[in-house]
Amino acid sequence: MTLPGTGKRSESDTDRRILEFLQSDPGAVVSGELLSRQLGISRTAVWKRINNLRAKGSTILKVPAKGYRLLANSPLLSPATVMAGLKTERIACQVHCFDLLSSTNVEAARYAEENSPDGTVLLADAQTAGKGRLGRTWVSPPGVNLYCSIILRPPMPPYCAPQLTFLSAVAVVQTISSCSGLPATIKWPNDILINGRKVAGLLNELSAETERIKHVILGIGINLNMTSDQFPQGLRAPASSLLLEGAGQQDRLALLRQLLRNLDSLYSLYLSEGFEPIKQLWLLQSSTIGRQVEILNDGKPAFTGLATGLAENGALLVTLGTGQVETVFAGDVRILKGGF
Ligand code: BT5
Repeated sequence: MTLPGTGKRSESDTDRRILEFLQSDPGAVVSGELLSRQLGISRTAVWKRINNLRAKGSTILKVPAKGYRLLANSPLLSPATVMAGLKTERIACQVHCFDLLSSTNVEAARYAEENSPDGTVLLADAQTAGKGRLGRTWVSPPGVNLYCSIILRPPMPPYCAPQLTFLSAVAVVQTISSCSGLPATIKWPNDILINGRKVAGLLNELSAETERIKHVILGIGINLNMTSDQFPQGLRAPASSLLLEGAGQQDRLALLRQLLRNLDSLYSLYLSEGFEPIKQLWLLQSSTIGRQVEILNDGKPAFTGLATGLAENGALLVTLGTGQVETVFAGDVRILKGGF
């Protein structure tokens, strides 16, 4: 990977390549000289990068007169570790990893404009301006969570784009359940909750021509090992992480790889059979359908009713007390007590 627009290898890319060497033969000692030759940098530079990796949490032992040995796996994600043996059909055909981005969605849009293929994945260790919906921000501290954007190019008309949000919600719930054992649910349209607290958010951004999708950027943020002091005061709704919900320390790489596999299976299902099977899976995990809800527009209560279904375009169907059915395309939902 080179820095976008510069053609120059970045220091973080060098760090990742060193890790890949050390991980490729677990337990082996790799000489500083070999690393320096392979990477085209001096041995002093290798030593500096090793120290940087140690500072970021890798346990790398110096074996005198022999070289370096990786003792404990690194929390840094690299394309090679993410992709190794993944066996997906489309998702993660290309993976790009960054230490710091303003937003993986913003960077992914740039990659998409430069023709990155269907299934390209961008990951950041931290974001300085993680995006939520409607101009809101996503708190993205380093080293603890997953911030991921996926470029999709389904051969569909633009009205289908929201369906991919539901696809990614199902993938996130499946992943959280299998990796942490915690029961996650989906609150329309894009919140993933555990015990009523938000542990993940989805942001789906569309670029389209009149009749077809050019690309969709699926942004996924999952709070894995975030601690209470890392959440700012005054979030709109209760927020949490898998760690705080009692699942123990999460292995970010393992969870990410499971997420990519789940996304891949669901995306193949979607491309071959359409939205219906995805919708059925979504309905099974939904904490919105069958509940009394209040619809908020610009944060202000608009109306209340019973959430009764999901339309083909992703809109929420809400049945009012009068029996009239309202179609809610955008906005936020507050779950009220009661319902069936
Ligand atoms: C979302 O928006 O839930 C979409 C979040 C998508 C984040 C991912 S990270 C990778 C990719 N790249 C990006 O730049 N974004 C995507 P929304 O429903 O608008 O929720 C945002 C609101 O949730 C904020 O206004 C806060 O109140 C709250 N919030 C912010 N950070 C949070 C966090 N880490 N965990 C839980 N809640 C948070």
